[in-house]
Amino acid sequence: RKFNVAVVGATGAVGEELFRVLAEYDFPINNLVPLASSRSAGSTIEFKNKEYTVKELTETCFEENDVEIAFFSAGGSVSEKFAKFAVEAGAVVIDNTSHFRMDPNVPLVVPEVNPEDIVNWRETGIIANPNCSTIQMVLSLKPLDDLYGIKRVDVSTYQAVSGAGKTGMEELVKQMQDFFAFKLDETEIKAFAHQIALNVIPQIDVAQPNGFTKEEMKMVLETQKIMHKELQVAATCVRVPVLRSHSESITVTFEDGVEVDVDAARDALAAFDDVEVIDDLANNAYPMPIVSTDTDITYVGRIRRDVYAPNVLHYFNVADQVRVGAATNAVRIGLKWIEMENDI
Ligand code: A2P
Ligand code: 11C
Repeated sequence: RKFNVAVVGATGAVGEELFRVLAEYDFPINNLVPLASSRSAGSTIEFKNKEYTVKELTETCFEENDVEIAFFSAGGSVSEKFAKFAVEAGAVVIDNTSHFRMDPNVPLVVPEVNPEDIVNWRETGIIANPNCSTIQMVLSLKPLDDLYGIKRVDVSTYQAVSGAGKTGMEELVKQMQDFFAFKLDETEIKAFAHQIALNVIPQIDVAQPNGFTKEEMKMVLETQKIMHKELQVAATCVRVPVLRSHSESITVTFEDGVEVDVDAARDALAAFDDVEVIDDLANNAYPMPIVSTDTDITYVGRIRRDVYAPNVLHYFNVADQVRVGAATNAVRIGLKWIEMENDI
């Protein structure tokens, strides 16, 4: 059967990608309802060669359009205010923002890792999509945890500007244009705390009392919730002047006594759903943003055992965070939800 599907944030970076992914996955849509603020209500989006008018998000729009599945990606405050109206209208909300993620009654799902958690959606009517950096990391942690048992994860990220939405991308492009016009010293700085062109910024989101940033603590808490495990995680999240695809340098410490076999780790990663290994350093082959962009795959490479500790493995992990880290994960949740609901 087909469903009435709303996309809240239809004109944003994730919203636009959602339409592409929904089309590519042939999501069973009866009626598509693109929603945004009054600013862009009346504009049009294209879906499967058909034009749809963007409607204004209102308290009654879900009921009026008989929405059954609502994808939200218009920011946490919009989800906070409007998700309940979608739920009251009888829809399942698949929320891309951080607002509900740590609510113990809301499942936080990466379908390849913890699909079983989806059954709890009835508690609140909401299923949360994790942070992009978390999604691509747990996709590679899960097969390694199944293989050896992970005790601790240390990760440094190299996050693309599209993580900050369209304004982030526009700011990098504008600053590069200003650089080539010899005007970088007077460039506008708005989306990030500092100039991002020709720079790296070791801060994503706001400071927390413990000295980490909110993005870093999302990686800790969300990973523990998804993996159902009190994993020790330490993250350093860094914004880099890349348009799209987040990269992560990951160090995994397995349980005491484990002697990592790199080939076994590589095989486990390669066998996992939606993960691919590119790992041939001698031939300059490893994952990079230009490899992962516009794909639904999490790429892993530079896999190597620590020089000192036999239970420690290092690797590099790259994925298109607008797709794997947001739109595609949300669509995969939707498809899984449909599959499970049909079984119930
Ligand atoms: P709009 O075009 O009307 O501003 P991005 O993450 O790329 O910055 O996009 C944010 C998305 O969230 C856009 O589609 C934007 O729509 C939407 N949005 C932002 N604020 C609201 C709001 N208050 N109500 C509905 N949609 C909103
Ligand atoms: C970034 N990861 O790259 C952030 C964006 O929790 O959904 C996603 C924020 C979130 O800036």
